[in-house]
Amino acid sequence: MRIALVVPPWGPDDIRAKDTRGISGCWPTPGLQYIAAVLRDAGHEILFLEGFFYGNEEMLQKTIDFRAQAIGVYVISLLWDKAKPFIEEVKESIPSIFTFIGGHGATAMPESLMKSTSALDAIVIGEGEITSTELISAVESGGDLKEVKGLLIRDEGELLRTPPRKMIENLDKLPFPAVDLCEMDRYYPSFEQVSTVPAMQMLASRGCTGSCLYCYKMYGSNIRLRDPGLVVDEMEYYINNYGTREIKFWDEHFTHDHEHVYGICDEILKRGLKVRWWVSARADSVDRPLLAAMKKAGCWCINYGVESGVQKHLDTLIKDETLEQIRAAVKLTHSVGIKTHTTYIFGIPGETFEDGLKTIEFAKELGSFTVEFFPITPFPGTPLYKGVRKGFFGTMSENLSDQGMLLDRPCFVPFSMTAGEIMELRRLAYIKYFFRPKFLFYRLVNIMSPFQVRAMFHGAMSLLSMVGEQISALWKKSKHQ
Ligand code: B12
Ligand code: SF4
Repeated sequence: MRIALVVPPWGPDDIRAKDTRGISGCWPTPGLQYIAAVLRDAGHEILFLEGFFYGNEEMLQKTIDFRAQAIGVYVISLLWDKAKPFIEEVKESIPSIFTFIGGHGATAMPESLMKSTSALDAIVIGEGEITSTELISAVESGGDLKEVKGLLIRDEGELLRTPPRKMIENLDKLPFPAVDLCEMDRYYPSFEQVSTVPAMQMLASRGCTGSCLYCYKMYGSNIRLRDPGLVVDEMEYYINNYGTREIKFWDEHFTHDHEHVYGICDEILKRGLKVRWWVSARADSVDRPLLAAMKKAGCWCINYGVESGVQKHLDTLIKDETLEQIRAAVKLTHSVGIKTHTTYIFGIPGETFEDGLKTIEFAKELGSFTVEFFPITPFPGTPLYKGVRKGFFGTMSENLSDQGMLLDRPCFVPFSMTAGEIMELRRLAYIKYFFRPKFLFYRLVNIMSPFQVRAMFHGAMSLLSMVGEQISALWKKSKHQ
């Protein structure tokens, strides 16, 4: 079959606040690349369409020109308002086309999405590779969709969930994501996300053992690991075919299994690969020998999701970590020569403005190379979302296009703070963090590539814009007093 796989049309304005738009970029979508790879392996012809590059009209025309028989759209909740009209237009133009969606948003709220438009034929719930392959095979052969596990479909006017699909046991059986079907030379990372380009993204595992209040854990708590040899084969493939100089691992918990990490490091060193890489880790899962091995194999930065500088709020988030553990992990990481990227959230249930200021001080104490501060966002399917829906924690916008944690409006406001305070904390955090002579010196002496010079320029523009916003907010406040 001819299948168009689509990231719905979107732009930086849809996912970024005004002040940070200039630093935003566009990565390809790994989940959709995996779907493309398995469907191609099953003999189908694939057109990969990235909505960041094209407007609605152009995407529609390309789908028509391709004579698509099926269209699969990637859906996170924030982009549903873009995906829905696109699917409807496609269905109107090609009434015989089979339409299906998948991804985090699609998985978390399938019934409500399916009910909201009759143009949608099926939703792939959860991990999509096997389900999509079986679905398309059934569509092609006129088989019974009810026989395919992991779907939400329409059956005689009613919505029907087929039995759930088990997670893929052996990730090594999957092909590499079909990056060759994407216009790779048009993608570029956000400035704060890598130290150099060309950069690629990868996954060495799926799943996380944590159970944080705000996290939608589609892959559950059992971490499935890919064979280190295959992980490094994929790295090598990118280096040789795309000139890749940096790889960003999007694993939820890269350092969970130390043997696995050592395996990857050994393999990189054995093959003499010259590539920088970046991972996310939990602070309670690293030790000196592991970090030293990672450093030796090219890891230049570790992302720790710190979230708060107040223990009470880490507990509220069920982070299962202490401030001491975080301090120790960051210190240890810096001591072996790996930089850190730390992320924080404001608007935690029960948090006050003063608590937020403590978080900013904690961030300064940790002294990471790069930082990000987000308003907390209750994504559908998370315990936070479910709690808010029951009237706990605070109030939330029901508008899906507010569900971004980088926007200039918070999606959620806890009973203990105001929306204005959350956004003020975010601005103050960046201003207080970056406008420190010691820190600016640290950044300047650590410039690792021309890309980082550009990144610093765009970062400085963002900061100036935040300073402007802060002055104007203070001015407005003083006029009201
Ligand atoms: C990598 C990543 C990114 C990258 C890459 C972009 C991308 N589009 O994927 C970057 C940094 C650019 C990014 C940006 C954003 N992201 Co992001 N991102 C992730 C991350 C860390 C990993 C996703 C991933 O690749 N997983 C591995 C692959 C294999 O799994 P998968 O994506 O789930 O795909 C599988 C299934 O979902 C399904 N599937 C997926 N797509 C499709 C499509 C079809 C047709 C079918 C049938 C099946 C299917 O099959 C896939 C294979 O099994 C997740 C968190 C996480 N750990 O999962 C957040 C996550 C997906 N991002 C999220 C968000 C909110 C964003 C932003 C909106 C951030 C913001 N501004 O607020 C932007 C949106 C940009 C965009 N246009 O997508 C949320 C989504 C929450 C939600 N419910 O909507 C998540 C879950 C993080 C979170 N905060 O909880 N993100
Ligand atoms: S540690 Fe990260 S990936 Fe794991 S549950 Fe918490 S937020 Fe989610």
